[in-house]
Amino acid sequence: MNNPPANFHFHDLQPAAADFRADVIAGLSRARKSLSPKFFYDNRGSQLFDAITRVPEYYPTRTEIGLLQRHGPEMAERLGNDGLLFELGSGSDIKIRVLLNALRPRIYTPIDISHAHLRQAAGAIAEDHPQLEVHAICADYSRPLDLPAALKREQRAAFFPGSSIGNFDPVQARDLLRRIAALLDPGGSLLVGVDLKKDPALLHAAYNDRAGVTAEFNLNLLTRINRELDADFDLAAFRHQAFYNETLGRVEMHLVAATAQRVHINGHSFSFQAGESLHTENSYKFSVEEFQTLAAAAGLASVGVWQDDDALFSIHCLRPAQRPGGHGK
Ligand code: AVI
Repeated sequence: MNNPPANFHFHDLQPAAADFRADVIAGLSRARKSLSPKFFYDNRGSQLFDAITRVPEYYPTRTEIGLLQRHGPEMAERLGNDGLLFELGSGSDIKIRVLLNALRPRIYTPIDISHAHLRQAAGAIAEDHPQLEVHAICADYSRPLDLPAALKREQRAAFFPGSSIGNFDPVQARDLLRRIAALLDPGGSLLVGVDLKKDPALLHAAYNDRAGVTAEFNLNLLTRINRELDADFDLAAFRHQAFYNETLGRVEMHLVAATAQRVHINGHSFSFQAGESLHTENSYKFSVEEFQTLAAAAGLASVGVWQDDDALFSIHCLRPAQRPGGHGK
């Protein structure tokens, strides 16, 4: 975007590069190597995720968009706020466009870790909605966030689509929901997309698409580490693996070393045995009741839930539960 429109504001609270280096070195030093899925989203990773949302096997995005199109006005009514709308992890902009049309807030605040992707997507929304103030925040929303002062005065509702909540372990997910609850004002609600438990064969297909886009997305993490941390991962020596772990109710993604090898990162050296995995993502799946229980543990009560006819995906509307004698906060 050469000339950002006057209604577009960008707040850069992006984590420092040193955080990425420290997290990668800590993750590869564990007995079971693992990295946070938030590191997938460099510019290329965000483009690859967009491509995943278009492969035929990946049902969540199109199903969630269908729910928003069908029930948008009712969802907007339950959200009950036309002041400020946050969006956490602003992914496909089709979803927010549907919701903005139904809700018509005064301010839209997308929060995302992927700098260039956020700037481009939020800038396009600002251009197309000249009446809307767009305050984009580039930040890691999995960490506590201090809002720019100008935004604190507004009535606030939130939108957390895509089942990104499923990429957090249950305790982290509860803590994140608590922090989102704290961002809402007493009348404000949260609309959150949640992927449902289903036939494992459908899950397997969704994370092992035939075109290999998910595999490329997974492997791009190594490309990013090579580029940004001066590392020497041999991409041809790792393969994508994704499967449903029924006991834990989650799809797991891994990068598995084909042969024994050593990798160097910024002066550190890590060995991989043949067949050893680097665990890159969990994607938890929920029943409606399981998610409502998680939300309740975060102090959020259900005020609505919608799901498609095939019970693939759900959208929940949640509101800070009333404290005895309190005002809903
Ligand atoms: C962003 N997140 C909800 C996606 C998911 O389904 O867990 C990321 C993804 N990983 C592989 N495919 C899509």
